Amino acid sequence: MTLEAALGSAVGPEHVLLDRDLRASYETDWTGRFSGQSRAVVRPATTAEVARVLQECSGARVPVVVQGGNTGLVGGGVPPAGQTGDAPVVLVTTRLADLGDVCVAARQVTAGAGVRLAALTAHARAAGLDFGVDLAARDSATVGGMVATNAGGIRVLRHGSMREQVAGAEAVLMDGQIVSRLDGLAKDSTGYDIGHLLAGSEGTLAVLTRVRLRLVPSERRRAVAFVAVAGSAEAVDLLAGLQTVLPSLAAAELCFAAGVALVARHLGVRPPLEGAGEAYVLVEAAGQRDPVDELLAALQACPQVLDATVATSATDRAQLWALREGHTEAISALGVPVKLDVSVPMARLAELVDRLPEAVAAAAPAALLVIFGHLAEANLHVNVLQAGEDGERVTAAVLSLVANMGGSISSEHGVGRAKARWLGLSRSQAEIDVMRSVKAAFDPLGLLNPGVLLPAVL
Ligand code: 2HG
Ligand code: ZN
Repeated sequence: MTLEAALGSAVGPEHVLLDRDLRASYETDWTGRFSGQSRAVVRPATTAEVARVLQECSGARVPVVVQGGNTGLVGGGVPPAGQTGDAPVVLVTTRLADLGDVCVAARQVTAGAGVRLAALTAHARAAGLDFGVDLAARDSATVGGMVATNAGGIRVLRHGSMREQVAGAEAVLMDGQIVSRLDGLAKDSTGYDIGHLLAGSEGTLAVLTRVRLRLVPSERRRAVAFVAVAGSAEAVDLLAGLQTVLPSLAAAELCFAAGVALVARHLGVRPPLEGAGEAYVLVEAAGQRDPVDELLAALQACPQVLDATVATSATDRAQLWALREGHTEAISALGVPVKLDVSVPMARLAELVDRLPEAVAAAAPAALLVIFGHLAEANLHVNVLQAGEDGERVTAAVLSLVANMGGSISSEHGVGRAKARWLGLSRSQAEIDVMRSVKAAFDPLGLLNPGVLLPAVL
């Protein structure tokens, strides 16, 4: 039997996409920057089906690329470019979409790897709780992909990244064995935590099928301020002030005048507080009681505030958030950007913002640099348009600068294919060696997401 026929008998032939046109949307990432050929796209609906798919691919020695909502930004969920010979099977997890009952007492729920973030959040809210991670791609991003990349988003300062939400996981190894720990024990000191190990493993160790997730108390009363400050140093000082005087602080996001003007143009709205300052901080306060008075008092207490607009209604809040969350789409509307996602120690954030233009201009003189990000984690999204042939030079320049400043070359998007060759800038040889040993223990044939996360051995 051919592999294609075996996969068809595992998941049903209608869920094995062989036709070139049907495969196409799974073979290119959201940005259009990463693209490659697959042998087939397979869409299993149960853990048992995932196990059969992996067994068949193992037997045939065919590599497997794991894909969730295909919202990744580092090429980790699509086949590699220029593949000849053994094109991979793309295993898509979106049909693993079961959502269990919320356990209110334990504040936990079990979600299939293919559940979309927005559906998970709505489910948690319907039970009077909330999910602690939120991000712009909420309608498409899946739980499995978010755990696999240890996604961060806009509430990390309040609830941590995706790894912190994982109370257990079920996953299938490449040989078809299932490892499952979904009981959600609040205390468990029996050795290695496989769920946490899979968080950030980018599909290189096992295929996540279900995740036991922590939920957080609902803080549905919200107020948002869009605050103009002189520059990034003042933004950091503002953050320090807010951390002290605003206990309900739930998000602190950074953007700059040029980026906000770009987004406003894209959305067809007038940019708020135009000309008031070079940088903007979007501040959200959240609580069980209306936090608006607390937010206004906090802004008054912080001398960095040059001007501010405050939104309390859901519509007005969404408009302010759109100015921050709209960056990705507004940039993509202008072309395919080089996307970098870096962090440095907070004390050096302003210095990084100051040094980026020169570093990028030296690598690609005609390029257009747009910076924004998550202020509370000193996490900048560095997007570079019109880099042309110089994309790799831009990547090298920015990532080397960040590494020299004691930072991380990937703060929340993962390493993927885009940054695998740069991993040594953030991780020591000893760390990379031990990661390779872990990979070999889970996937001795090296068939799961080859080329993702770990640099190729030359
Ligand atoms: C965000 O924070 C996302 O909006 C996307 O992480 C960042 O497009 C980007 O570079
Ligand atoms: Zn982000």
